[in-house]
Amino acid sequence: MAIKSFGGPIAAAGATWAAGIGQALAYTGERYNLPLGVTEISREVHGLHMLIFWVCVAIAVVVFGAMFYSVFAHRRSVHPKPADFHESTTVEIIWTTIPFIILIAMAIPAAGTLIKMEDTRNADLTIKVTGYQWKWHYDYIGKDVAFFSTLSAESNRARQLGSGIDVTTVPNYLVDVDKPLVLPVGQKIRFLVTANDVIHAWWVPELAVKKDAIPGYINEIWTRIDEPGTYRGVCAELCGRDHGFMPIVVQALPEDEYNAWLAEQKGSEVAAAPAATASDAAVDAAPATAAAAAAEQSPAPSAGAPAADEPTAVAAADTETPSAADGGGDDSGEAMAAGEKIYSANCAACHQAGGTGIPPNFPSLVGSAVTTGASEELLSQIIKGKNMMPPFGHLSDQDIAAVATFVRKSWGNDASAVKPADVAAQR
Ligand code: HEC
Ligand SMILES: [Cu+2]
Repeated sequence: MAIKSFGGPIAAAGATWAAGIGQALAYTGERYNLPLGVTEISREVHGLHMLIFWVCVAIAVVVFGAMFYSVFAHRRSVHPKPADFHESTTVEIIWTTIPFIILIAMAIPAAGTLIKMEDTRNADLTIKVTGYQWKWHYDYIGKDVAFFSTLSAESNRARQLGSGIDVTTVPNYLVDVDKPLVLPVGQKIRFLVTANDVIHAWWVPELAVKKDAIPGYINEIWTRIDEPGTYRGVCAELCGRDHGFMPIVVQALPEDEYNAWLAEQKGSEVAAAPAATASDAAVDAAPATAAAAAAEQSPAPSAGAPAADEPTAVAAADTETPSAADGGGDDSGEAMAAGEKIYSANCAACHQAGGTGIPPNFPSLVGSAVTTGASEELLSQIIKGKNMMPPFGHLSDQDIAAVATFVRKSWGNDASAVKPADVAAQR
């Protein structure tokens, strides 16, 4: 009677338990295993990883099996008098040869995949990836498209100490950016990976791409994505205070959508004079980009070509100055909008969206002497940094002028606007 009444619940509990274990294993596999990924290489890497994992499991079963068996079967109560044999050449040969064969058997397929990973020849598209503290810069070599990619404003706000924002409500918290790297599916894409300050590493697990970004070196890696989608990664080299806040987002598009996107980006660069697209124009003046353009690019037949042909970044910046000054002269509304964008991407983390800062460490910009005083001092502080404030010299003259104008005219501040030429004079 009692057994009968317990039988049902026990069976049910058993079934629940078994189902739970099954789910837990699947979940663990999904969460903690390498992703299968979306490229031929990523699947090969996954295959190698599983192969070697099972080889390890088999070795563990044999070795621990033999050990536990010996401990149990030859325990003292069964064998009070221990055997006293020594050396066995046969055994030594066996336990040298078998591991050797196992290693060779693992090395052969691994070497094949490694060689494929290193083969960056015949790429359809080359992208220079530059790590900065703490953002990424992407340069589509020969396509006149380049931009910075930074942590999304939403994540950035939520991550601030005492932001009061429940980070679990922020979609893709800390793995979202303002401008993703857009790539075409089905094309062989070569990445030239470098850095501008310290060592970073560009890592997107689903592409099985992970490469150190080292100042002064250019590392190569490639990918060919099979499926359109959004793939996320992070900087994988401890690179300073905000190492955890320079995520990577790759958006893989079908070729026609990618081409449309690319055309749109080019369009915005041709019309880069108004400050609204200042951040796109920034790349013309970024020293690293100009150097790469000079080194990598054959003259491109677009409006961007004259700037790319200029030997130095300063010259490229000069060509922008007159049009930017015109743009700033007649209407500051657009310049303010651009300045606000640059502010929220670069400055708001410390000085806060409302300019109030986080005293005592991060001063308020509202009514501050440096902000509203002589523009020279403000510009040189933005370009060179000061104590705990990092330098922003990598931004273009236009971007710095826009953000300086923004802080000088926001939150009740009422100082004069700043022109890109003023910035060039402070460099
Ligand atoms: C990592 C934090 C951080 C970021 C990001 C940052 N600042 Fe600062 N900022 C500081 C600190 C710290 C100081 C105080 C420096 C000092 O005087 O020692 C400061 C000072 C200033 C001052 C002078 C304020 C005063 O009255 O003394 C201005 C103006 C300023 N920052 C503007 C900017 C602008 C514009 C940006 C974005 C381009 C920016 N800051 C980004 C940390 C930051
Ligand atoms: Cu980094």
